[in-house]
Amino acid sequence: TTSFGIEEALEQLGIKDVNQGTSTGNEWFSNGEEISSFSPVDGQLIAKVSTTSKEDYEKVMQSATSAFKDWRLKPAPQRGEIVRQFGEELRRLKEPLGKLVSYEMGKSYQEGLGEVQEMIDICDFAVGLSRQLHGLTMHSERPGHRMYEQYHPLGVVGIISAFNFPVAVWAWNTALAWICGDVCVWKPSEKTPLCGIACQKIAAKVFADNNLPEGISCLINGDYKVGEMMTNDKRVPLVSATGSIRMGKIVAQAVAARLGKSLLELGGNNAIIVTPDADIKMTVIGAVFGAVGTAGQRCTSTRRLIIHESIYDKVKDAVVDAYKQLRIGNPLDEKNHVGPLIDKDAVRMYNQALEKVVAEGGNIIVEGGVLEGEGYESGCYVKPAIAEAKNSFEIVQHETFAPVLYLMKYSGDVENAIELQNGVVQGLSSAIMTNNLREAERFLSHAGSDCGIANVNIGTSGAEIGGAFGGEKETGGGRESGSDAWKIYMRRQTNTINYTTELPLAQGIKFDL
Ligand code: UN1
Repeated sequence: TTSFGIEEALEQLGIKDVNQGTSTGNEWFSNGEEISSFSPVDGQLIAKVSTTSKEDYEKVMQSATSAFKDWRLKPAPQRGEIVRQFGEELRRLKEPLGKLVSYEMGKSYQEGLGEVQEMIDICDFAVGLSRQLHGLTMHSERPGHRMYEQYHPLGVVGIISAFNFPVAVWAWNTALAWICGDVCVWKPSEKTPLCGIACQKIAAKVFADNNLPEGISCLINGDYKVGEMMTNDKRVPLVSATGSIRMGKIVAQAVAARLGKSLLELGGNNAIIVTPDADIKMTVIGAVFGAVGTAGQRCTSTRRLIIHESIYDKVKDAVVDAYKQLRIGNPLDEKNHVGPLIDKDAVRMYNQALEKVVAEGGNIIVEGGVLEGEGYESGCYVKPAIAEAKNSFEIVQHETFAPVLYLMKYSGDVENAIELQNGVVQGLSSAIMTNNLREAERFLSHAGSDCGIANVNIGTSGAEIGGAFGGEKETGGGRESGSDAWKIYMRRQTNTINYTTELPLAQGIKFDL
């Protein structure tokens, strides 16, 4: 792997010999237990990182709460200027950071670069937004009164992110939270701590160069026990969590118990509906990238293809053919399409899913399997698999974070396909491939897809940052990234001002003294 420039990348990012995992900016602490980060690419130990102890956490929270008092007073466009500089640093370090993402997480180098590009894009978006944190003005029912609303900074935002987008999801949250006047405490996945450390170093430099206090960007590390310190902490008014539905339910309950706000972006079970009018070539590209990109470990990955019976065999053959072209191997080697799964636990779940779909009556049409031998020493490389299955199978209802694609047939109207597409507990992303305007509009209508994302003639994954990102039902209901997702990072206030010498009451109530 050295030949792919990993050593140089770590050097450029200034994280060659790190082991401290807790930071308020330029200050680092390390009083917790150690976790090890192994690369799924070659099984090598990348670093040992110390997790956040209770004492470390207290230091972080003190620093964050005190930084908030300064940061919230800085005019929003000036906060935007800091985020602009952060985006510039990301441009400068795009290649080494993309490489680290690829090496620590296992996605292809192209996808690693794409992830850093999402960070850069959200910074640009946030800079513009820093002059547009608009509220509305409204007309008062009382004479000589004015009413308007404004958005104020909220406080400390806790961010819990997953291994699969180890840097971008943090940036979606933090770039918006910063321009909104909040400070952030981030717990990256315990499977990708080094990505967290690299990002924290980049942010800390920008804050220090601008003589800003410690605490605006903080990093904590560890597993759910470290996350729990935040979810139970009243000083954290908003917890934004990305990950499994299981994790989301625990976070939501803990935060709700103290009436805090949570922003949840949880599992998906995303389908592409392939109608008789679909462009088959486009369908194949969208479906295959959606199913095997990031080795099926995106929350937007395509899990199900719902194909009209009249073209079922044609689509099936084209997709199976395309799978034959897939090259599986080192994701830093740009000739490969599919890299490893994150770890051996993920491989175990992939194997179980394949066993389960057969046990439930499914029919495997592209065999899976774990790859062995030279280049596959980490034990994390698996073959993307396809099974014909029924939507009602328990395993199909469940999100398996691996490249397993389920094919199913529908007959008759597009409504039947929509019913299958909606017939799962998750509601993140969905797509229809059609050249039929009526079908497309039905899919997008009130009675259409019930997901947070519904696409026409593109796949389920690869959303742009400009739109609000998230989903309904057990996906958690949160929206991150573009559109007006910023509002959750602020507290909202309605103001009524009386500029007369009378005090009329609302609703015409008389109260004479
Ligand atoms: C995720 O998997 O958590 O839409 C995020 C996409 C990416 C983000 C996925 N832009 O596939």
